[in-house]
Amino acid sequence: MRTRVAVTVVMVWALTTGSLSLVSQGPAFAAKATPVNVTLQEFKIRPKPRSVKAGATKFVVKNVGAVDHEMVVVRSDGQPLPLAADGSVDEDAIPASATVGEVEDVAPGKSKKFTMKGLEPGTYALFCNVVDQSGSTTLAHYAQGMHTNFTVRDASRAAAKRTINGRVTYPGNALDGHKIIIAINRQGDAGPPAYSATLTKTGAYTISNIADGTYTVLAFVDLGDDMGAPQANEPVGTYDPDANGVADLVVLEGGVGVKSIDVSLEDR
Ligand SMILES: [Cu+2]
Repeated sequence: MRTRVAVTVVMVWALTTGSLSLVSQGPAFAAKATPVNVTLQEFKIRPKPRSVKAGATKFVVKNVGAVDHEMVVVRSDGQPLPLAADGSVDEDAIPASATVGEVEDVAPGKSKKFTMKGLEPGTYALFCNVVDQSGSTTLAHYAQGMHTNFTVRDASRAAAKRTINGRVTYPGNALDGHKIIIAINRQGDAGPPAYSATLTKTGAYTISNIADGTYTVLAFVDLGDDMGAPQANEPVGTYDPDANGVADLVVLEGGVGVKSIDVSLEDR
C-alpha cells in the first residue's frame, strides 16, 4: 500500500548538524561518593566542583580563614532563604525536609567532612550561619556574603538528555548500499532539517543534542546518493504512529529526550 507523506522538504540540505551513534548509552552508576572540596574563609564559601551528579556526595570542608566558620547545606531550589533580623539565615523557618546537613565549629586550619548518601537533583544553598557578637555589634557571616549555590544534576536524565532515538525499518530491497537519511524538521519550518543523520542499514538510530522544540521526523533511502531532499522515487516514511499519512509531532521539553520514534520506509 502506498502512503502519501505530508512533509515539506526542500532540495538542498546541509547535512552537518546532529551526531549519530548506533549504540545508546546506559545510565551512569556512581559507586563511590563524589568528593566536593569546600573552602571557608572571611567571607566566602567555595565548593569545588560547584555541581555534581545526584547520589552519594562527600563534602570535605576546610577553613582557610582566621575565625571559626561552619557550612550548612539547604535545598533552596533557587529561592531566597528566610532571614533573621541580624542578617543570618533563620534556620527554624526552613522546613526539615529541605535541611540536608551541616558541619559546625570548623576552626581555622581545620577540616571536617560529611557524606550525604542520596543527594537529590536540585539547587542547594551552602552557607555559613555563624554570627559573631562583639559588645553591641553583631556580624552575620551570611550577610557578609558567605553563601553560594550548589547544583545536583539528575544523572539518569543527563544520560538520556536531548536525544531522539528509534528504529528505521524498510521491508523493500532498494537499499543496496545506499544510505538512509533521517531528517528532523522543526514544526512549520520548510527549510533544511534542523538535525539529520545517516544510517548505512536499517535499525536503531540516536540523534543527540536536540534543542527543546516540536519536530517531525522523516527518513528515506538516498538512492541518488546526493544527500539532498527525498526524490520522487526514493523510499520514504515519517514518524506516524497513528498511520494517517501525516507526520506526528515529536516534542522535546526541558532537555528530556524522546524514545521509540520509529519510522517505516515504503517504496513508492
Ligand atoms: Cu563563617
